[in-house]
Amino acid sequence: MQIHINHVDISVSVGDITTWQGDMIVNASNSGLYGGGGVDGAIHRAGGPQIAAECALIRQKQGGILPGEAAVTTAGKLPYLGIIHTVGPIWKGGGAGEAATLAKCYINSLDMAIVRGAQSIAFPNISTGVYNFPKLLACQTALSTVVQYVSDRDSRVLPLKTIAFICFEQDNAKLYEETLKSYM
Ligand code: AR6
Repeated sequence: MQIHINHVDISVSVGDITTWQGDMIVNASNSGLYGGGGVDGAIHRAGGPQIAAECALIRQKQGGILPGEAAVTTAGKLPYLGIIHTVGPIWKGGGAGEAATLAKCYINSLDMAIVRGAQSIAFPNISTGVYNFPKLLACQTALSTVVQYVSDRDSRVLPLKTIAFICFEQDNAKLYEETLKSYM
């Protein structure tokens, strides 16, 4: 399903993000950009070793990235303008600013996509796997952040036309669909 806000489509679907068709995809990485399991593993496997090689360069240059930040690499064998690697917060009970950090992941990723002229971007459900962020709060944070981001900008100069949330799990997809409906 999808909604349309300020000339931007915001959609939700179930699937593997590495098969999504569009300009840029976001990876839920770690601070060292080391590659790992979950969506990170899927993106590195599908894109090939060139992605890890560029992650190593970023590590050498700036020592990785902090939770909430983002960095761009090549997409390797994947047909995208690039991969945006962001690092979600590890859930520690909610008192450590986790929701604000998660919101920053979405904002910084969208900023990077716009700088590269992307017209479409896909996000996984950052932090809701190994990092254990509660799924409903993660969904509410992701959607409210993205809706606010799109609403605050002048659509005449915004290259982005599509923001897709790709849920790997049905329960996340259900939460996203229900929450998205509240913005209709
Ligand atoms: N496409 C879309 N979403 C996926 C895919 C896929 N192919 N595979 C898994 N997911 P996680 P995190 C979903 O654990 O919680 C890594 O090892 C998954 O169902 O990938 O941010 C990194 O290296 C879940 O909803 O990321 C870090 O060390 C969501 O992606 C750490 O995990 C995020 O789950 C980051 O943890």
